[in-house]
Amino acid sequence: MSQQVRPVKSVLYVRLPVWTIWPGGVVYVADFIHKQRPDIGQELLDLAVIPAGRRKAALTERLAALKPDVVAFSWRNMQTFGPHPENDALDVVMNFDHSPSPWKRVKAAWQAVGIITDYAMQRVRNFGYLKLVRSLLPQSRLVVGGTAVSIFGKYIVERCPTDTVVVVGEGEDAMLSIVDGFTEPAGNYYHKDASGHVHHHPAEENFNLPQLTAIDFAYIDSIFPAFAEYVGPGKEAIGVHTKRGCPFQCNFCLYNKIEGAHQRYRDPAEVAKEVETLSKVYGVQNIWFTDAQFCSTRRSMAHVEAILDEMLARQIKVRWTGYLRLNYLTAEIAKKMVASGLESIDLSFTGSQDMIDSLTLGYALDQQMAAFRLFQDAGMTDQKIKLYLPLNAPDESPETLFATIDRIDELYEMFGRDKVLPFIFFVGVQPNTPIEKKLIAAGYLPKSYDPLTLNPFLIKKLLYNPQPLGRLIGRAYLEALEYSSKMDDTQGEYIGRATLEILARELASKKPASHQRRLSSIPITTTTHEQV
Ligand code: B12
Ligand code: SF4
Repeated sequence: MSQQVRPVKSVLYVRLPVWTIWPGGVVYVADFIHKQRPDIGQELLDLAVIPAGRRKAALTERLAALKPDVVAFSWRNMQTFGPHPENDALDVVMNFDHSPSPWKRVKAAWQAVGIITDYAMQRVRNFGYLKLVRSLLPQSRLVVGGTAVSIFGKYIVERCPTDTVVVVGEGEDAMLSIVDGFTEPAGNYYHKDASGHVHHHPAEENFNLPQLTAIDFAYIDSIFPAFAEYVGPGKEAIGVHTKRGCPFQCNFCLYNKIEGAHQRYRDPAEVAKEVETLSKVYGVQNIWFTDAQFCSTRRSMAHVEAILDEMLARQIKVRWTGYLRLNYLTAEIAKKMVASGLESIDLSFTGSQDMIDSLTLGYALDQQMAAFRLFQDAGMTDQKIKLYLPLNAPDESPETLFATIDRIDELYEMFGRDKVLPFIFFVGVQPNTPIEKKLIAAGYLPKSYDPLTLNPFLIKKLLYNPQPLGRLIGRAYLEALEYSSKMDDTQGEYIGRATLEILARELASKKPASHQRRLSSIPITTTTHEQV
């Protein structure tokens, strides 16, 4: 392996283009490096806030001005098709597969070509930025990290220029070893050496997370020219990390692989200090706790409670959210969550214990419903309940769908219909997950399929919504799309609620004997399938 022994004096971090979102991962890395090696000069160039046509020039200009020893890229998203209404890809797939209108199907095919071209070009452009650095600064060390890399590292390293280190998973230890000259490599990474050979170095141990003290935002502000664009009133949520790892094995999820199965925690006081500075110094109003799960195990509940206690003691005025599992919620923690600024309850939801077991989610539905009642008792006011529904996952049946709709009806009663947002979500098949293995074994996916394929028919299969329920759900969604609102209730009823309502009507009409009772309770909607 070629090793760089010359000391590193400067690092240019480049956040690759993405829908604008706080670049949390690379900020934690840069802050950590500064605290360990304060003499190293660092700068963060955020290509997300620069118009597409000016990105190459901006990078060229910073390379020329800084001549950095290390250019470290952060790549967040690669497979961006989201199986939910806020992502255009879902409408396109639904129209292509299920619209009764031939014109809409043709239009969808055309739109799909546009989306896939865009998707392919994003990748080509990102590798282009790496190649640009290699050609302008042949002696520099290239590094690539970020969540996209954590999933697709092996694919990425094959396409990188020579002498590139591709860091899989958390970046702190690996980056420290790189700025120290890479003589004692650390972290999980692939290295493409000067002759183009790829070596894999698995991590010997996880990063010691308590070392991640509250971010020094004054320093970040000094190295990150776009900092001010992210902070301040009315801006999108800033991501704050409280722990890493998830011990659960939900069969569609790879967060436990990205972060590891073992949960490690930051010091609650440091987390609260970070939120406090964001709020009191920079006017940040919204926080997203970016853990795989903000609360999940009994131990993580205790950690969450300690963070909330710190936030309450410091009288921090923010609204916060994150992915929540409610198994170990207590009345006391529910109250503290509400008191400390809980904005919404975001969680995967299915109302059928059979589906919970089939997806290996590892909890009891009754326990989850009881936890909702704890929130109700805790005095929730305007908080939303956002339910990410893995609809039509393997083993879904009309009965399990009805069960889910029934439980959601209960939540409407508990919190008010307008507060509950059922997200029409499907399982997105991800590499190395149990569900992927199951679908390969069942012949649904070819054995050697490429998860980054550009084949539209395969991409479509990765948004898992098979027949026979697929058509029913697809048509219900398309009907709802005609008169509902995608984000909330601002322009007609929220699409998730409307879709479930139509779905219940259709399921009931197909199962008259056992489900007729539902028909009387379902409001008449304004459109029919024929009108779509
Ligand atoms: C929280 C989260 C969200 C929140 C973010 C809230 C917020 N304000 O930040 C929300 C719900 C909004 C969201 C949305 C989306 N997300 Co998301 N999200 C996550 C999640 C759970 C955590 C990401 C995070 O911030 N982690 C905390 C930070 C500290 O860690 P990090 O960024 O990974 O950084 C570490 C390392 O990656 C590395 N690193 C990062 N940069 C660099 C640079 C260098 C040089 C080095 C050495 C290391 C390094 O070191 C860092 C510290 O150790 C991940 C899954 C996961 N468990 O990682 C998915 C994930 C990142 N999301 C993903 C996707 C696809 C999306 C969406 C595109 C989904 C969609 N279609 O709508 C959108 C895009 C949003 C956007 N604008 O880009 C994918 C991305 C990979 C892929 N499949 O392409 C992931 C991995 C989930 C998945 N299912 O695959 N997301
Ligand atoms: S869905 Fe949540 S609880 Fe389940 S494995 Fe993924 S991160 Fe863990």
